[in-house]
Amino acid sequence: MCATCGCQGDGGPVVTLPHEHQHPHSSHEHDHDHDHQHGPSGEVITLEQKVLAKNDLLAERNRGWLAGRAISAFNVMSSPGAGKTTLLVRTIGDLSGARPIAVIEGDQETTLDADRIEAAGSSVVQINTGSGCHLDADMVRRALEKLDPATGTLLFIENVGNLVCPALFDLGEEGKLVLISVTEGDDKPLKYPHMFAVADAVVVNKTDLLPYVDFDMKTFVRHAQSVNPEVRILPTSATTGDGMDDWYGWLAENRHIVR
Ligand SMILES: Nc1nc2c(ncn2[C@@H]2O[C@H](COP(=O)(O)OP(=O)(O)O)[C@@H](O)[C@H]2O)c(=O)[nH]1
Ligand SMILES: [Mg+2]
Repeated sequence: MCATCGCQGDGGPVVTLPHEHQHPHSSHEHDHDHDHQHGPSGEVITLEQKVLAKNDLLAERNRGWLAGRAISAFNVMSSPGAGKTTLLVRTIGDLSGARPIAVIEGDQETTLDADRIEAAGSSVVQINTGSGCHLDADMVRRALEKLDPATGTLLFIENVGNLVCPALFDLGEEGKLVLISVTEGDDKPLKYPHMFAVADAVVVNKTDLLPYVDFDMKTFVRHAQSVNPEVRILPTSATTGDGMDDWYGWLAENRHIVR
């Protein structure tokens, strides 16, 4: 049980390479290093602060491990379907000639996104979280061991689609990116302020659909800045390619964020 958000890890996450299909519930890797205590009647006493403190410690280890290999890691978060994988596939196609790119894919089930990333030409490891709704630093550590990225790699960590819990868990990344698509509405920074507050940049994706939806960019920017005054906002269409150069420019500028 994730004591912080109540999601269930179902025996722990399953970390796989594409085509290494494995049902997430088929292996029981849970080491019983529980982040909760059982009371006299067997109830679970959740220790949210302990979970986050342990996660922060592991995240710092990841950060050190990544720095030792000069790897820049970006945590990509959004609601399901905002376009994270599509943006990464296009980014791999455009940038992988210049430097090695690797991806850690987080989803509750399937290796579908890892298959898309691999087809785009990047090395990738899939983490299936079962019913868990976010990645944590320990899952990323295990994925990194499997991925073994080369020195100087640009690493993207695609988090589980969710605008709530991923905001709480430091993974050891250099930068946090939040994607929002214009079909989700311009009020999301007000409804999910924690997510937008932790973002180093917000990609507003699917701008090709702006003529068809009721999304006002100025209103969105005002809402985003109300919870995060310094946040950089990058409108993109991952399908047409509009705005991708600004996204690449932001990546180049922010490869060595010291948090
Ligand atoms: N029109 C439009 N569709 C997009 C764009 N980016 C992604 N999509 C579509 O949105 C759907 C979800 O995209 P996906 O990358 O899987 O989202 P994820 O769940 O955040 O990884 C897919 O059908 C994509 O083709 C975009 O910029 N414009
Ligand atoms: Mg995806």
